[in-house]
Amino acid sequence: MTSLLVIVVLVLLAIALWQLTKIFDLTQVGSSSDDTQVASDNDNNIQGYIMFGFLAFIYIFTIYGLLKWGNLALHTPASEHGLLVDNLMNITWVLIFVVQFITQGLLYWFSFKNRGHKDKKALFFADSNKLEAIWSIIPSVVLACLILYGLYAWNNIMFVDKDEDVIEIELYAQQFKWTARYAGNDNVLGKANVRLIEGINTLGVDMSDPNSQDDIVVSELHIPKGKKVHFKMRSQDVLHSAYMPHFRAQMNCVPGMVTEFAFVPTYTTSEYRELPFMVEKVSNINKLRAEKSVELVAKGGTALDPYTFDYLLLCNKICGASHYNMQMKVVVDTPEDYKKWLSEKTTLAQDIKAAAAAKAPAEGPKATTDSTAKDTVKAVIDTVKAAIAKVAMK
Ligand SMILES: [Cu+2]
Repeated sequence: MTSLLVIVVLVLLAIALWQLTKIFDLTQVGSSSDDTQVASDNDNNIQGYIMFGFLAFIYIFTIYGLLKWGNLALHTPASEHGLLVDNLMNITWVLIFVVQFITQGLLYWFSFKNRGHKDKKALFFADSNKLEAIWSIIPSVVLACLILYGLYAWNNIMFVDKDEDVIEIELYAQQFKWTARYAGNDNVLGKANVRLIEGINTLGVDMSDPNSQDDIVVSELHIPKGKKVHFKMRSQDVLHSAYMPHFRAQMNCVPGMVTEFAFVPTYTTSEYRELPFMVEKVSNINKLRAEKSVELVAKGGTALDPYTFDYLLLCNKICGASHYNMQMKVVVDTPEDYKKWLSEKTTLAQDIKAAAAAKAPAEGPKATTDSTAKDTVKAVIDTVKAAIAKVAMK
């Protein structure tokens, strides 16, 4: 509502200014001032200086933005390939920054230098091969280098050696939650299909497949440090995107197909929490939270909990109303802790069996009631039959 009011006020202000200039123009009618529509030298000078002012604004705002918000960008990558991604990103940023700094400067400098003047005439020439060559070849070479380096990085990141010892995990996306499935002892994920979704088998795992028997389904992702994890993504409903920013990993989850991504985590969750930049970041967040809590408590609300860092798996496609809330905690353990955590989990086959067993006793008494009722009816029928037979014999 406040924003609407601000917009209305701004529009009214603009209309008022426009009307004021019209009144001002009317007061000038008949005076000797130059009211020609052709720009004078004075007008051109003003435009030239405004151009320079705009250039200064762009430069100052860029530098201010870098200093003020530069620290909000992601810091140390927590995966092996993350360094490669960051390198590619940094090279691209530096290149864009330098090129824009120079070209913006030249654009506004030439606009100022060649501003209109009564005695100046524009130079006409049809074409310049030298200029065409310079502005075609330089960007082509720079872009080709950047693309080649990008392809090299992409191939390095996406390549998974079939013989490599990796951990297979499925990430299952649905509106609006993530579920993970571990391949179990055989390290092969059982087949799955959304048509097989039934009861607690919410991922549609094909339980007739021998590879499914040791699969483990969980709602919190644990992965070991220093070991390659191979993720296979599926989606139940719409397009989602598995995004793990600290690991520099992102892959679309597309209904009807399996997409993949693999990486090696390099810091356990507790190691990452101890990194100096993270300690500082968390203490800043908690300082802000403490200030906010004082405000909330004063208004009769409850104080905010202190923040602790955790790796997250987020959805990076706007997939519906609760998209913002579609996330799963990711814990990077030491290999020993990971093994221990996984060994404590039950398999999906066990869960399905337990669910069926829990259902059976519930159906048990019902069956007994049914049979008791049947027995009673049978007894009544028998008695009636016997009575009829007795009457008939008489
Ligand atoms: Cu989503």
